Amino acid sequence: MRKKEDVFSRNDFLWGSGTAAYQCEGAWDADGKGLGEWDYFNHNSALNIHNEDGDNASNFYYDYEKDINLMAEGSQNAYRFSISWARIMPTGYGEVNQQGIDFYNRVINYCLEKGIEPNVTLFHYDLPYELARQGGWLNHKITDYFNEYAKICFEAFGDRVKMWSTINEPRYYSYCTNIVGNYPPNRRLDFQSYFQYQYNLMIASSKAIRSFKEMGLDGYIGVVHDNGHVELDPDTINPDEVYEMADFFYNTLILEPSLLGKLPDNLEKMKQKYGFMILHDINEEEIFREGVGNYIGINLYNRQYVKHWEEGESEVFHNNKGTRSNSLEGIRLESLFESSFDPHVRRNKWGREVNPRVMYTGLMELKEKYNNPLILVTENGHGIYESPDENDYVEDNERIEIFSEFLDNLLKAKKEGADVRGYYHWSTMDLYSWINGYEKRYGLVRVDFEDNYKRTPKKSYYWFKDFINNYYSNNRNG
Ligand code: BGP
Repeated sequence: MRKKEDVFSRNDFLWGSGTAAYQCEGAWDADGKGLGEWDYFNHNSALNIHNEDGDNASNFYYDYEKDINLMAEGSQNAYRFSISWARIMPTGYGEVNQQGIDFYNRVINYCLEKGIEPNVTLFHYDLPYELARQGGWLNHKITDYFNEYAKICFEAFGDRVKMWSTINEPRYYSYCTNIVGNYPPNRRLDFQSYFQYQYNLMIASSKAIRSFKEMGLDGYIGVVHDNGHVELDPDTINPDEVYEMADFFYNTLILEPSLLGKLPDNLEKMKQKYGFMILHDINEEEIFREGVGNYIGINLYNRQYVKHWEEGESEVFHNNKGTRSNSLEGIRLESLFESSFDPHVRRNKWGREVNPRVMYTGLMELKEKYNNPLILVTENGHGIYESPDENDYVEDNERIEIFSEFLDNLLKAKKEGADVRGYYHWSTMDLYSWINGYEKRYGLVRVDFEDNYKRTPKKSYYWFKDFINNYYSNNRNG
């Protein structure tokens, strides 16, 4: 039986990388796996704009040993991955699929054999289709199904897995599914569902964390939030009010339950401003109180740069077409606030800010506002178009430049007292980038999707390996 203390016994900082089940496993209907909402969407919806899917993805289901070997050879000692709910429970509740449990046992055991600390996410966007059919995260019953599923995973893997994340990016997931409308079930500008989703996801997460404690398991467990560090355009009118509304929109409905065990104090005020209500069971405050984790995961790519609302109806701006679109990423919320577009900040080809400084400001904000919690940077990376040379080698200098700036900022925040203890680069290898398809690449290792999913480490993989080795030789105690 492994113990919580084992996680940081060799090094006091983890360096690794991450993936998510639907994005890399493939084997979408193998060995008893149930249908997922993303399987259904990609096979049936006209909104699958690139006409791609995760049927085979990066073939991780069959090639996991290759990927874990490469992590170990690259000096990484931590791997964040997610479990496919429908692989464990084909309909999301009831029957358990032993072959699914066997697969994750193989992955976990192989990680440990190679000296890699597994960090397991229970839900990374891939809802079982049967639950989607029952209303998805708008159906409060799903919070109990999630809790049952979590308990099965804790029971099966909790002796070896000492780092858990309940839910990946409840806020951003709610945003894409209910505001942007690019993820199934593709609702657009539906603010009622946006806030209700976040609430239900957080209740589900808190129930699972409470079960983890009741089962007497030891380990780190928390939620993974997409960093929504808000910065105001200096020209903002009524800055305090704009900040409060934006921070609520991007952060507090996730961070307060996760770290403080309660809903935000300004919830009633925000319900009036945004015009939504929350449907819930009685006495759920108790679940939040009892379901506080012991770390927070932060996926850190950008900030939210906003100003007061100027004019126009609510609208969302998003770009899943890369260079085939000019759209920048942002939102306008009528009468509330809107995104400001800073011409001095770099952007990726999908219109999103690339702003490594935010690694520092985001981590420091968490330290200051939330009593210096233990933080893992559970994702950070840079999506680009790539073309390999004749040996399939990718010289991703642009990624390395940005990667290195992000890490400098992380080390600066660490030095100034942020309790950050791990970093997982997104992603371990190339994978399916949701609605962006396969052309937006994030991997440290190239995957040739046309040639048997052949793996070839990129220049950034070697750069990261050197970085990790230097880090440990300069910091003998970790
Ligand atoms: C995060 C998700 C990941 C990953 C990453 C890149 O929000 O947790 O699953 O996809 O973003 O996102 P994108 O594919 O939108 O560039």
